[in-house]
Parts: sequence; structure tokens; C-alpha cells
Amino acid sequence: MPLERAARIVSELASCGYNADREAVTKLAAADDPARALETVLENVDDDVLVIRTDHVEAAIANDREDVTAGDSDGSSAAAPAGSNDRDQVPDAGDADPSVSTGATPTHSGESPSPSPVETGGSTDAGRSADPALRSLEIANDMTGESTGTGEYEDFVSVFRDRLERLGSKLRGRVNHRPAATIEDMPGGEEVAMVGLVNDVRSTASGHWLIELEDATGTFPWLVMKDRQYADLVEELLCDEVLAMEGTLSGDSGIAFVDSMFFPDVPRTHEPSTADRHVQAALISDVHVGSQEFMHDAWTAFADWLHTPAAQHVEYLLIAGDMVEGVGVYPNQDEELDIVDIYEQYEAFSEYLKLVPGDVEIVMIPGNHDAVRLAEPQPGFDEDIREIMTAHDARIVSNPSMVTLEGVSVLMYHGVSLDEVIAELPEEKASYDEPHKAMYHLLKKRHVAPQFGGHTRLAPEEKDYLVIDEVPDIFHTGHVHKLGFGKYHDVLAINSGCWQAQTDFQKSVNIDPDSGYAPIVDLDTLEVTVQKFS
Ligand code: D5M
Ligand code: FE
Ligand code: ZN
Repeated sequence: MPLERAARIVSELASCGYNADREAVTKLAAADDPARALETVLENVDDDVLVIRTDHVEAAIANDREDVTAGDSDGSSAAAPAGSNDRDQVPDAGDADPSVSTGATPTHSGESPSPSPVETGGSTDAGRSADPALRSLEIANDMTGESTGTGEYEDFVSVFRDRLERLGSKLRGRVNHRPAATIEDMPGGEEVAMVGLVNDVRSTASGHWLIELEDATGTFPWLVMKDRQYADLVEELLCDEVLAMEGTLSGDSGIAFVDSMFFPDVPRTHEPSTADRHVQAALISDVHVGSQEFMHDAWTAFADWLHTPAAQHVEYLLIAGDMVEGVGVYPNQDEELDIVDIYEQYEAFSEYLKLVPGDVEIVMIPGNHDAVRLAEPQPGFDEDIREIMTAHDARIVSNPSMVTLEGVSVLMYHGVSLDEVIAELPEEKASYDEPHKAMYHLLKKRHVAPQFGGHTRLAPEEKDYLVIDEVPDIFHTGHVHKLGFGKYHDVLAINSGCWQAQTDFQKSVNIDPDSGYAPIVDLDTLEVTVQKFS
């Protein structure tokens, strides 16, 4: 079957270290003797070529014809090219075993492969390389190479000052605020408001809530009465988030009773931007190459699918962290490692990335399993690791980063703080089963990791890169290995699943991961379809 043939060609090229244009694959699959054509391409292509293009295939086919007419037809098969011995981290991609390609066809839902041969699409197929000039990809908030923090006390002061300044500016127009130090000198019984960081949340003996707000001048206590409508909001609060409170001072001006609370939030008037043409992005994360649980077959099926006509509009691939399983991330993790060397993990990951068509634009940020500092913001990979992954010319940026694809802004963040949001908030407001709802809270707080000192480690920088300054059109996270998406004030929140089957740890705590799914976003409508590959 031609589709399988195309998929097998991709796998075979990858096993020899090559990526390929979609059109080149189509041409190879359409050749009279694809195996021979492939072999000729591999024999003739220059050593420095990383991506096989149509002209390589055309040259090879022409070359081959000449050879055949010259009577040289040994008929040897190229079904299983050799030369993959130095790449044995990528299991059986080069095998002649058709199982590598079958995954592409039957496993995904709703998009049954066209029964018409791929050849008919041929080189004029309106593939994703039709007009690369229509693409645009911009990156903002990338702090790679910009880290200035040394972890000193002053750095913490400046990062929190910046947070309060920038998030406070979204609130100051909405309340008649006063600095903490001034409030205690105001007459008792007055109306008062303050913008600050949540310093502490405590329940009192009588069941009310005491919230300490801090600004640059000091702290002031605010009391939320248990029977007030805002009592419900108190359980959503995280330490170090920025908000505004409005209320009435007690008689001795020692405390204020909360009447209203304001969050930086996404304005309800927010209107997302969309692309001017039908183009799609695949949003994934948590590949975990190097783990025994990495799902080779699902990934291969996904990559094969990307080469089919059904995926021709997928022109961007965003990967939100945890490319590899890493080393020493959790206690006893080594017992579940398939590849124990971190560099070899990236080498294997790079081979898997080569299965993705060469004309798909890739952006990746690191996660907590990757080989960069654990504290956030995490800079993009260093040179050693970039060099391993040069084949695809991916954009490697920090966690978090704002990526704008044809006018559609996507805030990419790995998602470690989601564990915290889920742990702190009541189940109906944030749970592993509905990870997008946990993301809504980060949007409301306009910060990807508000709470300092818990799960999420923060590296203080001059500026708080974790503030969500501009409202994104799409918010993309991963980390919790659960697939979920939905809209919050018209911002599309997507938490991608993973490419790792359930680990022993996850089994022990009853986490049932969503493995082998690729959510695909239409950038012209912001609609999501989910492709399943496992
Ligand atoms: O995270 C995958 C998910 O599983 C995320 O919600 C954290 C959780 N997880 C996984 N392993 C552990 C251990 N050993 N302790 C605590 N939490 C864990 P990932 O970043 O892929 O490991
Ligand atoms: Fe992960
Ligand atoms: Zn993670």
C-alpha cells in the first residue's frame, strides 16, 4: 500500500540519519522501484546533506535510469539499509519489518487515510512546503543567554518587585489603592484598597480567612468573612500571586474587611488573533526518550502520519518540554532507564525528531527532565545539546516563551506549577483529569508559576519572566501527562499528553497518563482535533 510505502521510506531514511521533504518521499514512493530509487539516493547524496529533497531524488532516479540502460541491474533490495550501527539508540526504525509503518495508518481517529495512492498527490501535492513564504514564527520572552541572577537576596527582591510592578499595573486602574504603610495611618472605618502579593493565607479560629498582602512598603492584613461570596475565592489563592483587595478598615485601622477582590486576569473583551490561511500546529510535550516507557511505536506512527496528506496543513510542531527522560530526576529513576547517558538520550531524541518531515517548523522549550537548570525560567539547551539536534534546525527557546505563529501567539510553558495548583486547589477547580482547568487559574493570576518555594523552583532574575504580560491566544503546557483543553475568556488552554506509558511511580499514585495523543490546532479557527497514535 503506497501510504505504508511512504512511511517505510521515511523510517529507512531516518535510520540512515536523514530527514526528508514530504515531496521527496512522495517521489520516491512513486518510483518504479522505490527500494532501488532509495538505495541510489543514499549512494549518491553528499555526506553533508541532512534533508533529502526532491532534486536529490530526481537526480538519483535519472542516474538510475542511465545505469539500467547501461545494463547494470543487480536488483539488490534497499529494504533494510545498513549503516545504522552507530545509531542503535533508535530501535528498528530501519527494519524491513512493516510493523514500523502500520502504525501510521490505522491508529488515529477520524482521518482515515485516503485510499487514493499517495503518488496521485505527487509532486504537485499542495504539501506544507507549497509556499513557505506564508509562514511566520516569532519568539518573545526567551531568556536564553540573558540570565543575570546569582541567587542572592537582592535578586529575589528585584524579581518580586518586577512581578508586583507589572501585575500591579493591571490592577491599579481598577481600585483606589494605597500603600500598606499608609493604610495603617488612615482613620478607622474608611474605605480602602491595596494592590499586593499574597504573603500568607490563614484560617482563623472562627472560620474566617486572614490574608496578608505585601507591597514595597510593608504588609497589611485583610479579613475575608466566611459568609462572604469571596470566601469561595480564598481557596484559589496561592502564595506570591498578585491581586487587589478593597474593603473597610476596622475601628483601630489594624485590619481591613474585604468587600471585593480583583485578579490581574484575562479581560473578558479579549479577542484572539487567528491565521489568515488554513494552517495547523501540533502541540505536544513529554516525549521522555530514554525511558523504558517511551512509546516508540506511537511516536513513529505520529511521525509517519505527519508525512501523509491528512497532515499536510500541520506546518508547526511545538514541544513543551521533557524531550528526554533525563538522569537522576527522581529517586530510583535509573531502574526505569533505557538509555542511561543524558547525551545519548538526546542523540536518540534527535533521531526520533528526524522522523518528522523536514519542512515542519519545530519550537521546543525544556522541562524538568531536560538537561538545563531545574529552576524557572529555564534557559533553552546549551550548545552541546543543540549540536546533537541540528538536523531539524528547531528553534530552541526558554521555558516559558511566547511563540507567535502567523499572528497567533502561543505561550509555551512546561507546567511544573500545575502539580502545585492541583495540590492546593479543591478538586472541582483543578484536577489531573482536567488539567486545562488548572491552567485557567494561571491565566487568571497572569503568572505561570506564582507560588515560590514549593514544587516549583524559581531562579530569581532581574525581571520576572514568568509573568503573563501579554494575553496569549493559546496557552500550551504539558508535564502532568494528561490531555485536556478548553477556553478561558477566549484563550485556548491546551495541556498535551505524553509519549511515555505509565511508569511504576505513576502506577503507585494512580496517575493514568494520556499517552500517544497529538492535539492539532487550526490556527485559522483555534479549533482542536486530537489524533491518537497508540
Ligand atoms: O511528570 C509527570 C507527572 O507525574 C507530574 O504530574 C509529576 C508526577 N511525577 C512523576 N514522577 C514523580 C515522582 N517520582 N515524584 C513526584 N511526582 C512525580 P514528569 O515531569 O514527567 O516526571
Ligand atoms: Fe513529563
Ligand atoms: Zn515534566
